[in-house]
Amino acid sequence: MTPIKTLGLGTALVTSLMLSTVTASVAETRIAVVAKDIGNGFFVAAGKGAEEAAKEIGDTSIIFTGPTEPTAEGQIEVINALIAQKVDAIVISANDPDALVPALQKAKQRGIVVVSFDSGVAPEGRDVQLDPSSVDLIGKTIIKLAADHLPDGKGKIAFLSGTATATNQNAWLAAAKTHYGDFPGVEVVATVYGDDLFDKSYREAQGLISTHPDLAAISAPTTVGIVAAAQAVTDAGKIGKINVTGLALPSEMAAHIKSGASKSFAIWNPIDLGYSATMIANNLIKGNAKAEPGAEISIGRVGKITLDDNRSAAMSDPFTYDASNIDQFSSIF
Ligand code: RAM
Repeated sequence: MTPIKTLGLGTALVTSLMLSTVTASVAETRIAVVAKDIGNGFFVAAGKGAEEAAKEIGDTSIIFTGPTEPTAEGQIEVINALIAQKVDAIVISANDPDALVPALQKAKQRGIVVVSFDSGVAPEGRDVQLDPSSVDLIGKTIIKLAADHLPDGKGKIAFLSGTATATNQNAWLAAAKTHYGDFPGVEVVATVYGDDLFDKSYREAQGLISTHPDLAAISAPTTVGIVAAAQAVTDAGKIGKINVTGLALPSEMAAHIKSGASKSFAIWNPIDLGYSATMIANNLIKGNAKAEPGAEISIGRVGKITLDDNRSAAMSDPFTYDASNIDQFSSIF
């Protein structure tokens, strides 16, 4: 009698036990990429970059995850589940810089590498933060884009942001404020929050349109908010009166560039961002680099970064899209 029969196990179960033994013996690195929320196309593109990095690294799998809505509470649940799964790294874009710190500290205590990217975690909750670009430059860009298409450089503009606790949008709005003086014709009349949810962003944009009848531009530093604002402007018959701009994915804004609801917008490459954050996590896992000020860390085909005193680094400048180049990029991200 074979041991299998003695144990009385069915063939299917035996096969699955054998398979799981095989899987467990493979020294695979598991890197979790945690989105602000899984429905956001920006993070889907970042996840593609993470997959590309994993392939290049080899023997590595990506767990792309996140809450269904962009909240810190949802992300804390996800982090706790990842700690239980004993992943090797958590690469996360934070819905709140501080609320995630205790859960991420717990992860770090268990030996999990924590890299925040896009929207940062406070330094005590992560090893490294990767910004897509300089905060000051993005801040200047989101007001300049609105100013660029105002008649004579003069007019009222409003910001439509993501969630009120998002590290990245709050930093960009604060940086934009320091540049108001560079655009003396621009009057910022409101800042509202659509929570990176399409419906809420749409309603907030409608509110701006009705409260400020002479509004000339809406600048939305969120890929979710900008599409909702462009749709609200279109539905209100305000194309040509209110220019919608900010940060967007070319794939999601192509139709609004063509209709004229948006004259231009900017963004960095979200695929490269996800790729680079994953490369950093891998280098920390493998001990190729240390998360300390001044450390130089390779980010594969994108180059390398050098960490500042907060163990953070920034990638390249945002790129501007308009009717002249939208078709070239809308099939990429
Ligand atoms: C949304 C998210 C993300 C931000 C982009 C520009 O997708 O808020 O964090 O970087 O917009």
